[in-house]
Amino acid sequence: MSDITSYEVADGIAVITIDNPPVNAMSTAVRKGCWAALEQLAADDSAKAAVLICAGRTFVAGADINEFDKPIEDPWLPALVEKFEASEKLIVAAIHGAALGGGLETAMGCHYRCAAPSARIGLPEVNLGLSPGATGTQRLPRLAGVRKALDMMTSGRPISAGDGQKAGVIEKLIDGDLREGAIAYARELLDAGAPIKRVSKLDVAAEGIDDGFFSEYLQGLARTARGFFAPEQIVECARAAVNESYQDALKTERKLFEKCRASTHSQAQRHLFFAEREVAKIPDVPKATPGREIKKVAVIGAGTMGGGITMNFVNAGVPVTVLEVDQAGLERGLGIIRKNYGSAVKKGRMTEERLEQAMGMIAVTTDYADIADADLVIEAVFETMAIKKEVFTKLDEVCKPGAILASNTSSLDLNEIAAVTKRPQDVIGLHFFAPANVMRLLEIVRGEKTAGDVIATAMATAKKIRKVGVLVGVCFGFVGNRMFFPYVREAQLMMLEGVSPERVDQVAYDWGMAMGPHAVMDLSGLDVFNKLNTEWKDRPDDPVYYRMCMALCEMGRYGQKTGAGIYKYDGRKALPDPEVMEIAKREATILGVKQIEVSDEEIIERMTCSMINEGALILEEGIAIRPGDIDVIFVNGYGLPRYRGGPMKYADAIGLDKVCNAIRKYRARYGDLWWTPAPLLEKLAAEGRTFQEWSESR
Ligand code: T1G
Repeated sequence: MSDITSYEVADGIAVITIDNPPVNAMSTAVRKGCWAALEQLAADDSAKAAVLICAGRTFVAGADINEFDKPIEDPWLPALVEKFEASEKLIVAAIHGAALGGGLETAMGCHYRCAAPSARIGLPEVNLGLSPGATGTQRLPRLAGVRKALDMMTSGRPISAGDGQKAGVIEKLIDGDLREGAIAYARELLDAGAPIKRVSKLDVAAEGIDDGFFSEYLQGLARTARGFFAPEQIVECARAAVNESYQDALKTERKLFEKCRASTHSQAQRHLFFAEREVAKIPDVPKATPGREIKKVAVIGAGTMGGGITMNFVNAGVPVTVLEVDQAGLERGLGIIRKNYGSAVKKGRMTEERLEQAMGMIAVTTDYADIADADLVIEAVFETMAIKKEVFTKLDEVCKPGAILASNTSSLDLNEIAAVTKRPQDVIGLHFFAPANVMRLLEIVRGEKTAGDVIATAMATAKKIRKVGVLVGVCFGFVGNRMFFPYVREAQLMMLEGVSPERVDQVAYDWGMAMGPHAVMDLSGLDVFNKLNTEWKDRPDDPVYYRMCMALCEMGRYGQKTGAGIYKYDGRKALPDPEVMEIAKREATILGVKQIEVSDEEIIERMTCSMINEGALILEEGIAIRPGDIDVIFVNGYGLPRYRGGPMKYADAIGLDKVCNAIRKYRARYGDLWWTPAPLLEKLAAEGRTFQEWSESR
């Protein structure tokens, strides 16, 4: 045995223990160790049955994701799962923490499964752009039924051990010591003469599961998993479970798993899996840096953002004091929060009682003295430097030493805000994305003087309120908005060139964006974009830049909130407005912008390459630490599809030489101002490297 897997016998019951921190991933070494343990079990007359259990905090959390891009060494996991099942001695899997992916597949290869009540089980491969590849698509339907299995596999969402027991996947819940309980359970099964239950021999309950069922299921996925490749392959595996023999269906599973594994979608989604963990690693802020304790939070400003920010902390069990200039503002703010919680109650996601409990955690005041003892204060007032400076001057006077003063600014210079205080080391940016209580992304903006423990606290706070915190530097628009502006800039210019907003939005939507750029502008408000552009101090002088946004604002057409913007609105329904293209033609004539034919490919190419180029500049300036950090920002805050991996991963996938050539093509047409290739991009393109290789080589 290795120290990664051990074998011992306790009173006739063998205990096979996997100990491969941090999550007992089913690596090659673990598979070899389990294989050897099964050989030993077969040969060991003193062992009448066996328990498979894991050390540490969880059962096997899956195959080792690090191994997917390397040649897979024997024993392959499917073969190992079959070997567990083929054992002539009864084997019980003992699950704690989470049995996920290959971990649950291994447990289903065992003959019985027991679990701690707090355990979870699932097949989340779809989150990695994969289908289960170690017999899970065939065993789970045999235990839980086809529909339940499909729901688990296509959503990737784990279920509790209790639900697993109800579904027929877990036979017994074990309170107390799992190891002892599992050994006792194995002995109980032996004493009762329980059969060796081989899941592969079970029939698939196919009642009502016909082609109609599968096509209906696929139609549902077209909505919930639009554009993703793996979910459809999972449905075909389930179809094979119903229509083919177990062995033939396993061949289908293997074929479709390999297709998924080789897909650009899975490369992208596996990249994001690691990137979303990498973002927490800050080179000059060691992981051991102690954070400050955040027990009391204050939010300045009870508008839409302030309300959403407040809800994040209340949902995490942290009381909040909301400060506004007057009682009316406070009542309005509380109304927004209550309404948001109310819709969760209507959808059955929250009880009335929990709503009142949450509201009870929110104190309100118009007096700064009431927030003097807050550990963290988040300012969410108007996006105007003068007002922010006023608020921070006041906070500096009132707040206790050591309080962290955060601004929710989406683009303004945090260093300038910090400079009005005597404690710039305690000032940081916490840029939430609307709706703040929904969007997972939190841009954490470090100022020149922000202290390391303040950054560590902000990163820990992000995790506590279930946000994906990404540390960025100070520049106009930080990372997300700074790269989103060029993306929208091209969409705006195309309107002047005669390309309708609805066509650009449709092309972006078909490419995978949650919404097209014009629909996003109307949703956020054209006046917001206009204000950001006026706040951009050293904005290049280009009369064409966002001209349509300005022209529509001059007409009072701010978007959804005024019933008309780039589109006209019937409620929330966007309707193309011919008048807008008339305005575009007029503005184009004034500005001398030619009307041109633009292909769908060019629409995407101009919008993505302008973003990627800005991303390369951001990396060179050190505003983002890694290309993966930029990708995490865009898939969690801007609706970029996870199967594209984010703008920088997408650039790597299409090739930086191709990106560079496209940028040079548009420079020839539009000039240097917006289309000068970033030096880093040119360098990597010339060297045939990717952003990821550059990042890993640093
Ligand atoms: N392989 C390798 N490393 C993994 C891993 C895995 N499966 N899961 C986690 N890690 C690393 C992770 O990168 C991090 O490393 C550390 O463990 C802690 O993770 C054949 C093909 C289990 C719920 O998709 O969902 O089986 O950053 O920060 O928040 O059909 O990890 O410390 O260096 O996330 O407590 C299917 C993926 C695989 C589960 C724990 N399984 N993991 O969450 O810790 S494919 C999954 C998770 C498969 C078979 C198929 C979570 C977690 P580092 P963490 P956590």
